[in-house]
Amino acid sequence: MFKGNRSLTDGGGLYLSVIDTATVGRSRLPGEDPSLRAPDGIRAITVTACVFDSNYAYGSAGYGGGLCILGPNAVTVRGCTFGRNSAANGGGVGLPDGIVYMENTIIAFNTRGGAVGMNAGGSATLQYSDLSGNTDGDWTGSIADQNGINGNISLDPLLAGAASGDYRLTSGSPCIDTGDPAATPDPDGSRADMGARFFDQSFDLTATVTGGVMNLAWTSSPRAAAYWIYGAVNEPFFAPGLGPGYAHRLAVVGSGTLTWSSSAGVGDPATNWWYLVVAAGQNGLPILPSPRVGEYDRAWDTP
Ligand SMILES: [Ca+2]
Ligand SMILES: [Ca+2]
Repeated sequence: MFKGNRSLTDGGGLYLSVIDTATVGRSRLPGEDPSLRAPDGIRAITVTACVFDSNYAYGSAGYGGGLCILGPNAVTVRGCTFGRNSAANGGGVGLPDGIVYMENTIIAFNTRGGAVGMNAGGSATLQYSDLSGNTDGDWTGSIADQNGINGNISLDPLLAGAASGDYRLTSGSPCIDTGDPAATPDPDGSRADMGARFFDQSFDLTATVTGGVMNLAWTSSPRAAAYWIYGAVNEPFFAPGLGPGYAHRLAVVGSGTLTWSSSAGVGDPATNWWYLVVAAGQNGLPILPSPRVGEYDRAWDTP
């Protein structure tokens, strides 16, 4: 996290002069150094999963309250959140003459200079990103025509605490599962969210057998509108994916139902069922699967 840093000119949070290679990510931050600048010889920088909060470029014509980029080589910003930053040009990101590719990123509620500010030599290409609520504008200037295409939106990200710097997403956020579908999934297995703080939708599935009936029970997934019960007989789910990869959809139940039962195969060692539950969203598309359970590996077929 880059928080509460000050610069007298450009780049309140992070200033990248791009000539060589570096990676800035959650596990590699060199600390909250207000003078953090990439050393000479830096290029092909990727900034991943970072929060830029309340940074301030003081310069009267300064660029980039959160992040300032200049130089001839592109910087990639992926899965970051910029909030409460301030600069004359680009409260979130400023480009005096730099090049940036941004994806899965939220730039919201920065307090001066708009979301992205650039000089004539600057270039910004965005996809699957949300620019919203920034003082002095969101999709402005040369990026105005990117709003509404390539997954880009301008909607309130419904942060847990935009005013207090709590950049977690809340359950109604339009930034959940709307990152690049080709990006690495979130740790819960769902499609990538926008921003640095993913919204956890994981849920758990357990199985018990009572009186010859197998009972599935699962915890709720916070955005599920329905649950799909999948089963496969005599074969585990190898490398499960979402959707038609599951051979047998046995039932669909509403989000208020968290159990399902079957006696199929119980007590029969030759017929063994595996199950999992898929949480599905309001749009009727799968969100993520539960862990898998099976009667085969529970010795329930043993008299
Ligand atoms: Ca997600
Ligand atoms: Ca069985």
